[in-house]
Amino acid sequence: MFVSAVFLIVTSVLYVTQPSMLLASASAQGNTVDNNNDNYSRQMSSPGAVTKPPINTNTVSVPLTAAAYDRIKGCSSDQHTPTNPVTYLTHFSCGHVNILSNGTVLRKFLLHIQENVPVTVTPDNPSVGVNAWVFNGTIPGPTMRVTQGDHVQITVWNDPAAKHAHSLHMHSIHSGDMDGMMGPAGNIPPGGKYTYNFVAQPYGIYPYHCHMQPVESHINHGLYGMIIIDPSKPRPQAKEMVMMLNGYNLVDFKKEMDPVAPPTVAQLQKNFSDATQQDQGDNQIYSVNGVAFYYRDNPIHLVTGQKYRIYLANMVEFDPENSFHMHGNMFYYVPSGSQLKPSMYNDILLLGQGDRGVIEFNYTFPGVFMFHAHINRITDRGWLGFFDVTRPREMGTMSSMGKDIESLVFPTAPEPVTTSPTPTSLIIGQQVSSPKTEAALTTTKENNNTTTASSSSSSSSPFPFLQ
Ligand SMILES: [Cu+2]
Repeated sequence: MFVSAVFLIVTSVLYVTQPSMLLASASAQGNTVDNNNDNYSRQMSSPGAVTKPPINTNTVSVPLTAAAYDRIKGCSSDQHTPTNPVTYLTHFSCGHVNILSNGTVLRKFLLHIQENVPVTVTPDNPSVGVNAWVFNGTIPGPTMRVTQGDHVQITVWNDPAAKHAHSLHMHSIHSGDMDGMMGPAGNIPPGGKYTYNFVAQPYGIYPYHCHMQPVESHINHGLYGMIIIDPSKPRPQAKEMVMMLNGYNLVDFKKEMDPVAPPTVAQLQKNFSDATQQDQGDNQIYSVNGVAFYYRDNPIHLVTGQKYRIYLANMVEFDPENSFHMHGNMFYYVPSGSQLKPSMYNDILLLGQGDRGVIEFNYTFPGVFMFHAHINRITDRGWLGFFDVTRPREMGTMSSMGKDIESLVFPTAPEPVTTSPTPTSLIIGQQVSSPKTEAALTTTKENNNTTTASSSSSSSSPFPFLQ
């Protein structure tokens, strides 16, 4: 009880210091929203309305322990099992938690960097893969989730088998020696490790990524993810998803094999092949959550009247901008997630490199609705998906092949899934001695919070708290 009380005092003090920081980050993009208007304050209580949909701004008023808050967030204690597009959508790694004697919440994370990890990035069979550089085995890396005021320790371990030095650069407010640019934090050699310490502030949505030169190549190879710093008081209740927009420049991968030639037509698949030949300065494949076209082939099942929240980030390199467009609906948007209330109401969102924020919406009408980049070249190369929206208790029209967000937002114990190698995939990038370790991304499982087997590694973690 004492510990909880101290925690609450600490987080409350931090909370009241927040508004001055929030004012500076408001965006004028799209239609602006009056945070005090009635529409916004009433939302979600009248899901049948066709007018500008409301959003419930009620917040939890009772004090929360860190454990109780983590349960609301849908936190997973599992932070090292690689995710796939099914699990990544709702997988929040909240670290190993310790409550210090002064009440501070300490969260420890481990990010294990590996190179030359085969990762499948298209759904076709044979599919296209890349020899990725990854945090904890997958592209994107895990979504880390903490609360404002928490003390965060992220240990980054660069695998001894790596050929390059790497680093962890986080956005948010922290000291220079934790920025992943200078000193030992900015250059972790193969076999080395470094622990980044900082107090999580301010609340918002932040990308993290390696910042070693050339940065665009280190990011293109897969070294990025999202960290969510939640406000001290929970955001209004909603079912939550993470969407990371990314791309793959195969020419950049290919450079490590041949500094001149891009991938040949014969090496690439279908519509990606000619794109690679024509455009060497941008990406040939785009996706949301790592695999092109994944949610086109596996629509996300939603229900009408339910409030949803998407933590969205754009980590596409080589293209100066990306976008998010939702069909049959409008959404509220909080730039960088650094406010509780939105400043924009629109159905298209333009995102520069590294930009991110929070989307909130509900659906009034059932139907199958596309969400995608409103930049057709990017859509055609993989960044699109579908929401299969039904009324509550109805079967989705496409849900037999889809994923049900309803069953994922409060996940139960994950089930291990045995994956099979996919030796027919084409791997772009470094020479591969054997394709047997094809990543588990090709495995899907309907309506379940599944996990997949880890990519193989000859090294064992030096951090017993994560075993
Ligand atoms: Cu790197």
